[in-house]
Amino acid sequence: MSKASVEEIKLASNGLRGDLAENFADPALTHVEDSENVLLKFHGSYQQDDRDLRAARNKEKQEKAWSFMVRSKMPGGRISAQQWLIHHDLCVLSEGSLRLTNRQGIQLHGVLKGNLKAVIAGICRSGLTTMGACGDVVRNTMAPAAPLKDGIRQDAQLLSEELSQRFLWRSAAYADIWLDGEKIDLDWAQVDVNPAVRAQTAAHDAKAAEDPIYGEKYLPRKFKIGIAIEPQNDVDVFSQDLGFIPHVLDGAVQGYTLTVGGGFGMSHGQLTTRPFLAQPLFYVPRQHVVDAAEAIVTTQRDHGNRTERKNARMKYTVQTMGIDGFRTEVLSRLPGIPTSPAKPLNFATVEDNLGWHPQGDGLLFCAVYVSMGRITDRPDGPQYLSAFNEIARDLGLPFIITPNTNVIIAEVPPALQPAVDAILAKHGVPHADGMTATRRVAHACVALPTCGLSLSESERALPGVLDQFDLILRELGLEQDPILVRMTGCPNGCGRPYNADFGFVGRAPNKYAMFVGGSIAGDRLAGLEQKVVPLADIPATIRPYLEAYKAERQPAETFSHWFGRTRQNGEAPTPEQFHIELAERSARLAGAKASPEG
Ligand code: SRM
Ligand code: SF4
Repeated sequence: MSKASVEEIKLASNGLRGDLAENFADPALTHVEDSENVLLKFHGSYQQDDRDLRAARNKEKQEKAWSFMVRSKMPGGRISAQQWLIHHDLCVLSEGSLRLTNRQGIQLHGVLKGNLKAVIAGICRSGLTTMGACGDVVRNTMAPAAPLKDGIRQDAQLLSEELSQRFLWRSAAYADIWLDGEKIDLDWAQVDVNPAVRAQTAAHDAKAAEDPIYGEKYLPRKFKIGIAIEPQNDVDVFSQDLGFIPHVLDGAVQGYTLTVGGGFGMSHGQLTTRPFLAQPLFYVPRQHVVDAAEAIVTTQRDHGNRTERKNARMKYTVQTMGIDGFRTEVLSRLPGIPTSPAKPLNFATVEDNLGWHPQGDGLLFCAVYVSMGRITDRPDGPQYLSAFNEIARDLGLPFIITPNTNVIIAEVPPALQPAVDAILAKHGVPHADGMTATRRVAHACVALPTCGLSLSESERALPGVLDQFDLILRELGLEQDPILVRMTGCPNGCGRPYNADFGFVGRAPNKYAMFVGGSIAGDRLAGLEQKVVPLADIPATIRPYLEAYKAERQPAETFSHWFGRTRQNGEAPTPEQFHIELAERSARLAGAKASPEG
């Protein structure tokens, strides 16, 4: 019998139940089958195996070293001291560290099958959830990290919670399997769904009564939402399926411009796949934005490609329908709701505001750099695990996980600032002031040893590359120039490499494709410059770019501006430039120019 497709598995799953309960109740089973793994993702977990051990175990005819990754989600990265402590304590049931994600969530790796229920239940009882952290549904909603009390950020955070609530999947399978039927009380689930829009979407799906948004088939693919406040694009809004940007009059949010169709996953050399930046759709008054989001999500549900998963993301739906056709369809689902043309958008940076800052309400926040988002006690470096545990336990301060995988310690009374600093210093956690601007903003995806899709190292490789970068940057006097470097272990693009100044994308062990020409503002895609750069050659490969930037830049010009002005002539890369490297492009161009004459 042929293997069931993901669409068939979802449809036959009885509300995402499958045989998960039976499978996890059976201690003799060390792992789950592929079809159960498909369903498990909707519950916030992936089955993985330790890839460092894979070859040796294979040679000794042992089964893979199976374990599970668990991803908890929290809108806008908000997590209380108590919730952090619960995650900290759950580390004993995992490989021992917490991995902050660049969608403001937390991952535990290496959870054994027998411990998965305890880990998921522990997270839920803290008031957070893993429900919908993965799978073909709306994922963790991102929101600006800085807790400035300016009314605008509070509204963005509230909106991220409203969206999270609206797009939770509804089947009782989650509670039945992981919580013995207990109803979960989420910290952020205060806002209920809007019955008028429910009636709208019901018309699109006969099974709407069971799950009004997702029905029985859920979405064709994952769906990502982020909210950004100009000029700071920390959530990388153009990489999201759906983005929200507020417009403010006299200090109050009037409404949001919505962007659609961003997304980064692609496959090396497959021309039908490529990253896209989101495009503006329309502007909606504040009271209608969640309904507008539902109209967009259900448009993707009904028009997304369900036969080819590689082309199932909404970015391809928008391309296929055209932005105008897509807009017309969305508007048809929003009768009576006023929309107007999108407002102009202007972003400056994807960076976090590291260090101490006033919140605007008499309290302070401190954004702490976390190398590669990995919360662990490094034998010869920062003791992140101990430091944040002590701050949560002894000072009771809440945290915010940033989209750059750093931690903000929030709501700090000025009198506690010395105590926070003392705990950070005691555990060797440095403030970011002395670091190069490149290191402060660089990110690598997880990759080996846990990610089943990685083709090369990423999280374990980038710190060494940054050491080399630092030497070059300091030598050239560019240490305070923000140059965005991102790395991933495969072309799926989890580290968001395709809009970075330099994106290194794994192809094979120690080999990376190099993309150049994105932007520190996250609003331009990079083009493929070299198909293969060995890891050891990365520093020497980037040096000429940095030297040219230093020599040619105009006063106050960033690397991104300089590259756009001098190398791209203000033109965004064309679709083929994700697959055709610079040398080949130049040769083609030369050929094209030469042929008419010759
Ligand atoms: Fe991702 C799959 C890790 C953000 C695009 N991603 C995976 C998996 C689950 C591998 C798998 O399917 O077996 C990785 C687990 C690795 C591990 O061992 O932990 C993984 N993705 C991550 C994280 C942890 C990377 C990080 O450094 O933080 C991020 C988790 C975010 C979260 O909390 O939800 C993460 N992934 C992203 C992003 C960036 C973003 O969302 O802002 C992207 C690019 C944006 C996008 O979605 O287009 C991204 N991940 C992918 C893709 C390609 C999707 C596509 O459209 O083709 C895959 C593979 C897939 O879905 O088939 C993937
Ligand atoms: Fe894994 Fe590839 Fe994502 Fe990195 S980019 S975490 S290697 S799927």
